[in-house]
Amino acid sequence: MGKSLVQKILEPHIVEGKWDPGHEIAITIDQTLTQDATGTMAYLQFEAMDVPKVRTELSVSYVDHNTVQIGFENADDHRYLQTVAARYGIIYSRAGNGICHQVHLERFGRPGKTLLGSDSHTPTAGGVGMIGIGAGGLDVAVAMAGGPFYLACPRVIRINLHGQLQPWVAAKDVVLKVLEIFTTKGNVGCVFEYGGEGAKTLTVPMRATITNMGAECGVTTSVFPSDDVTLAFLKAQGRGEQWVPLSADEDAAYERVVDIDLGAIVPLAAYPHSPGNIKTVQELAGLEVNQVCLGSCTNSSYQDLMTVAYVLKGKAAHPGVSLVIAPGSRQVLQNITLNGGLGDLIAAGARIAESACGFCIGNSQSPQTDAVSIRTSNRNFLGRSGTKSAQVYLTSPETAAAAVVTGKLTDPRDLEQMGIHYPDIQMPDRFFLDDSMFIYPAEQPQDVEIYRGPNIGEPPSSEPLPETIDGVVTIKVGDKVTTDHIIPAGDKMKYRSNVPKYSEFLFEVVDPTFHDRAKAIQAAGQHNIIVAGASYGQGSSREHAALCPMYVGVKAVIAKSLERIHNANLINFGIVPLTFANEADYEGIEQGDELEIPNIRRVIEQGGKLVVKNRTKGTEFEVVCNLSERERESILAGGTLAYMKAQSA
Ligand code: MIC
Ligand code: SF4
Repeated sequence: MGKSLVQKILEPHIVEGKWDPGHEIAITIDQTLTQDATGTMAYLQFEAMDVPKVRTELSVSYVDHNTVQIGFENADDHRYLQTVAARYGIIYSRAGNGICHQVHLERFGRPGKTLLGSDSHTPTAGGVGMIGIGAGGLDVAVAMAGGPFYLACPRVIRINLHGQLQPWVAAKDVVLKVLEIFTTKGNVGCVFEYGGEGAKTLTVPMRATITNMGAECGVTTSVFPSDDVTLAFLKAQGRGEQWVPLSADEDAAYERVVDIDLGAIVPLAAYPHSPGNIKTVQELAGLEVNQVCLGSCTNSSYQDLMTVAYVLKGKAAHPGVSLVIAPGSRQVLQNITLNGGLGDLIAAGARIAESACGFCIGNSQSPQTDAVSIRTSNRNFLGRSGTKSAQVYLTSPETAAAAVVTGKLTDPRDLEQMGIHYPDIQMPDRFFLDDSMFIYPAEQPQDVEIYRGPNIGEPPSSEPLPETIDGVVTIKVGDKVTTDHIIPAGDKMKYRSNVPKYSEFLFEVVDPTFHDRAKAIQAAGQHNIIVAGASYGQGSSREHAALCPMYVGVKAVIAKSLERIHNANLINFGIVPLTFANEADYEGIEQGDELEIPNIRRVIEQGGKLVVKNRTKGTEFEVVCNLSERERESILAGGTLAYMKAQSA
């Protein structure tokens, strides 16, 4: 039996377990990336591991999320990150150099290698034939220290692309189609492997748009083969020698095979408030638009922005539309500057934002009350834009550009009737390259003094698992609750290195009283318990969605199902992830109910049934705690850091 592309890349990296989908494996990590919002905590944890230098082939620390710098906090964190990088052998990508995933794809992504990143969109690197996986900061810290990364050996889903995209239909529409097919839940433990004749018609940045948003389906990663298209991209980046050909065997077997005809795809949009809510742009056409934001790690490549520049050339943004453009990287910005595209965008009235996450994470450009905002980014969760009442639609740059011209959500194919013809922008043979915003590790690392401003706090430590969990259902939430719901980013993100302060914003968009109620329960000596529906913890990799609940005394989450990265983060911080043995029991619990999980420690240690007693309702129900041997040890110790400390002692 032949091998899939995923198996071919992962198998040589396996250091524990074997290729057996669904079972835990440990893999070596060749490269890591961090971004500033998750990076400060990751490096604090890395420092605690007492390793003189990173043990990966390459580690890069990007500053792209918190670049707004209102107050000293962000700048202090940047300085901390820069000194840590210099000291421990890490490349530092300065604020302004671009969004981690875009820059990593351009300058460091290599076919056949593994990349672990403290950001959920690390699979963007799959566009260049690399296995990129998002994880919590602690897991990335472990990888930097030379430890393996544990994951369920993936179930590989093959997506065969046929034909060719029609004019005005984009890679974004392909991934929105994938989201329509697979939705945002039920894909934990899977990987999307793309192939087929149609894949050859997509450039690497287009492929990266598709692998980027696989994260929204909840898959572990997505990957394209490494072929002539990959070679052309690497050559254009001056890295042709790093190319290796990689593809699946003809007779490889898959968990599931899905065929998509590129030629049949039409412009699509994800409507509020989930990337999985898909309609055709035609169905939504006519909706008045207040804001258009172009950028993010999904759609801000050279080709994306040159296409928009072409559409807007000689035109002015509709008076009702505020147009914001954040080029994905400084490389993109420099290249569209040299080609004149930037001038056309500025002339059209674009507000050029920094090459950073910016609007995508809601730390700037929050739209007006009840606004309709068209964005080329990947997430439209409630409140993520910074305006809770805003209606955010996710589209391709082509559809976004059409809205700029007309002031309404418009099928970009209709631009032809307005005399605007499809530009079919090609990738250049050679990009203008300038790596001067990378700072390379110090030659005398021992001389580097690590800067710690007042915003940097110690990561809080957790307690070993008690014999019995005895507490209160502090909050009961429904299906598809994201980590943005659990702990918001936006203007609160500057407190990432200050856990007590950041914790005040737990569940802010869902129930702002959560923090105070949780602290009161904790002060009364009881545990806090979260009850959730299906697919709890979608979205961002932010470990603060576990770390902050731990800090306020959350000891267990009982959900219908949990998403991969969040589940791992809960274990890392000693919060027991439980699922209902019988989903119907979810209905029998209310917020405020007092629950007891007797002998949970003993059951996790020795096995047996886990029964939850609902003292308020006088009922009982069974829950499941699915842990590998290693996860079991971590949970018992009170989290992964505690476990590692105990081991090294
Ligand atoms: C996101 O897109 O939600 C983020 C902000 O990039 C997060 C990381 C974070 O919360 O810092 C992610 O995708 O993991
Ligand atoms: Fe940044 Fe948005 Fe990409 Fe997250 S999704 S890395 S916030 S651009």
